[in-house]
Amino acid sequence: MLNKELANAFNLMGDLLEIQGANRFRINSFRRTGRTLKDLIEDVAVLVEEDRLLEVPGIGKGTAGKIEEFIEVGRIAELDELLGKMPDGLPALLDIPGMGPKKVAAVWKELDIEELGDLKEAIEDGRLAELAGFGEQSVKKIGEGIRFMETSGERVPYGEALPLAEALAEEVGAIDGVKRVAIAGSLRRGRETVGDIDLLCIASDGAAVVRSFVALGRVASVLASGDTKGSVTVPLGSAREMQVDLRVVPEESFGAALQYFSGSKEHNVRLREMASKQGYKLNEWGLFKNDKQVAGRTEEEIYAKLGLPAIPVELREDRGEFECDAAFIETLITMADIRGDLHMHTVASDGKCTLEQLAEAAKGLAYEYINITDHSKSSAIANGLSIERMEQQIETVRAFDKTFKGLKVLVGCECDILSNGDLDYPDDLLAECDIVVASIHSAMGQAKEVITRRTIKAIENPHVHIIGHPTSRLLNKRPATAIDVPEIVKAAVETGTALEVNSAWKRLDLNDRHVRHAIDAGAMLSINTDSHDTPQLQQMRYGVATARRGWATADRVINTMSLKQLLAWKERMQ
Ligand code: DGT
Ligand code: CA
Ligand code: CA
Ligand code: ZN
Repeated sequence: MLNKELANAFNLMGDLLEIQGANRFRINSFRRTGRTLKDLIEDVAVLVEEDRLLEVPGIGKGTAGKIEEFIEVGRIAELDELLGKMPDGLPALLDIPGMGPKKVAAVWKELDIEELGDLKEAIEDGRLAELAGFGEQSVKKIGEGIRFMETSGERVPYGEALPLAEALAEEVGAIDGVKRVAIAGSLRRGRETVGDIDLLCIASDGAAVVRSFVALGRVASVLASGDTKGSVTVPLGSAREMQVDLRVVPEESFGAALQYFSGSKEHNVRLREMASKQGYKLNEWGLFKNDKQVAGRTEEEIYAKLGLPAIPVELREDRGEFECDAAFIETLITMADIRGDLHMHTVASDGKCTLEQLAEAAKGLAYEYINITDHSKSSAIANGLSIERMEQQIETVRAFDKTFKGLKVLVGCECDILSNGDLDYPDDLLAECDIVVASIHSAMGQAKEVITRRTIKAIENPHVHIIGHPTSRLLNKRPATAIDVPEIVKAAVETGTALEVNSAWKRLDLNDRHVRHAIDAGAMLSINTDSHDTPQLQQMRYGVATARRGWATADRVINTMSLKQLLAWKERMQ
């Protein structure tokens, strides 16, 4: 139904007329039409088709003409005309909570504000607060409105939300009377982005725990505070906030609540159906037979009673997980399987830490090996290494490795795949490296066939072992390139080249669905952090969660191999 869109168009026309100072009568007439359309029960397109539009009270000939125009060609000439009379960025200011047509008109006429950026400047330098009709309170509200608009709707990347959730879980755990805390929701499932943070805890006095929760130091605003549930927002970085829900449950229901609130909703719907087919009732309080609780203290006992293995939470998306057997689940990749990290940068290119610092930090993670992969010469902004510098780097790392104890330091590079698919270094130089990661860092706008062909050419080079961040996407910042993932997976399977699951929280590339495809097709993966500083080595768990969501088993991930196996795997490729 176009009713709502049409109503919005008429309301917008009313607002635009008001910004331009048209007479009240015309403005109100558009708004009345907007309301009429919004309240209309019948589909306006059907009314037009049956020639009954004029029967609607309040719709005259002129209005009917505009409605017909919208339905026929998708636009209204008068609306376009109104938009043409003001700066392109101005109407968007109407969407800011706290800004109506009068205020938009005032900032435009008095302060020459033409778009959001101008408005933000006027707030910062105090000009807005001096404008008649604004004042400190209203400016504050508009500032908050902008912040809300800029952050709401945007889901938070997994790796950004998880450390915050863990810190909050710890604070909740320290509240009097709290026995146990757990992270639930999409965050527990390891989804690449999350809408909010869901926490669960065991306590007997729910109201008291919720009161302490909403009073935690980092809470920015309280959305709800009840006997068993509290909802707040907390700052995320300097300019954003995210919602956190806490639910308090009794001990005997903890597993059932954890299962329920971990979702996904689709998985839960299926599970509940399976329960009811077997004569049970399943809800967030437990698993019941004839009103008697038969399970619910732990998740495992619920799944077991229903004849299912303990389905790992990352798999709970109703993507076939109910058919998994326990033996398969045992083979899924875990953090404990990871023996090394094959993609990281030092100060030689754009990293922030030295070779020594990376090696020390990796040793602290009990890894068996790491692979140093600074950028190649064409990545000029990343201070990529010239051929001479790369030759030097190989010597430096090999010499360092000889003296360093407790961890093998391999030397590789992150070699640019040039726009025509050639590699940035000659083959003989690549041949001197242990493990070569080849990645795209330029010409990301290429057409599907071009960028796919380009990548396949790199995959086919026997000196390339891993394709780094294959789709180049940055969460919430840059979409994936047009690359045909199934095609590159096919080439990777044929050549034995591994595809990276880049674990940097900004990337997660390949994503979970790509991993699932790659695994089904028989490809090998490499889960790497692409660290540019030592703390980033800890991001491995984001990549592992992504790989688990894609049903990756440990035997398909090259950095679960021992050093010896890894080097033997590499030899087989040539
Ligand atoms: P998000 O927050 O959008 O990233 O995704 P979730 O999965 O964390 O969803 P959220 O926070 O709305 O709810 C947390 C969990 O609670 C969800 O995964 C499953 C459960 N849940 C919420 N609403 C419903 C519902 O209407 N039906 C069922 N079966 N489960 C629900
Ligand atoms: Ca959630
Ligand atoms: Ca929630
Ligand atoms: Zn890199």
